[in-house]
Amino acid sequence: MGWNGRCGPAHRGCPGISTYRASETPAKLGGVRIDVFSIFPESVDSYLDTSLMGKARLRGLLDLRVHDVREYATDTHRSVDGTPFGGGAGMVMSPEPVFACIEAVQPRRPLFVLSPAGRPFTQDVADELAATDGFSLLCGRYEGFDQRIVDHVADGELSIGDYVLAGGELAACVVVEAVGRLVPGVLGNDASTDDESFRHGLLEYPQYTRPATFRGWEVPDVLRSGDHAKIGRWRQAAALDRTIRARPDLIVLRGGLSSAEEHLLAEHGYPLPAPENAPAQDLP
Ligand code: JCQ
Repeated sequence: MGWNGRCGPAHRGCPGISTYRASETPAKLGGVRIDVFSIFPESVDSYLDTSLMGKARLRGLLDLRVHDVREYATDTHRSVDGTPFGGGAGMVMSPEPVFACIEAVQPRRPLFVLSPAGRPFTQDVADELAATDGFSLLCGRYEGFDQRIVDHVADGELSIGDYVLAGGELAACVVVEAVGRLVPGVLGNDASTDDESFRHGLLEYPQYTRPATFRGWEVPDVLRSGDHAKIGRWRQAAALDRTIRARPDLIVLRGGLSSAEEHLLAEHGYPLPAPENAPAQDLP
């Protein structure tokens, strides 16, 4: 993809590189605007210029603008970090270039910091964000941000999981891709996100394609039967079985198995969950 939505003062007026001022927001094409702030803008831009997100950007469905925080550093070394007050290892991202960059861009709100300390980013959060006309993400490097960034320029924090990355860039790409694919028109016409993993609090059922026999392993007969009601019941049972095995926590979250679901599992030859994992039973 040749298009580059990266913006900053150093790029203003450069031929071939598209730049924006906040007041020059292109007409909304049913698209979502996402501003990403980073000191490694190329890493975010290059990943999100590829594949489905790259196409969505070219088609104007996703108005993704990646901003280089370092362009707003004012000292001769263009520094964006400092040693922590109170001592300790590592560096902390400085408030000045971050505030300057965000204030110059006037990004869509809410603006989230990517951080292990944030609200867990789930499919429900992706759905919420996809229904807005935009939001923004701030990526940190080093050991974290000066707390005044979190307290006074961000609106909240998002976490993509309980582990620590070297920076927020990869987490920002995760959020943009999970939200971007939900924007109307981004997926193909007949693609639907209705029955994918997490939509009903369950993992997705197993899928198969040709050949019907591969190295002696067969596709379940029911999927070749043409009986769509039967296929639907098998898929529901298989999704339940997969979730019970891999993610019993999701079964507990949705309040355990109903007796209809227990019947469905038994009918398809799947075992019931072990009693110690079994959710509380309904009263007789
Ligand atoms: C995001 N899950 C993990 C790393 C400190 C702002 O403070 C920090 C941010 C990062 C980058 O984000 C993550 C992350 N979700 O590591 C350290």
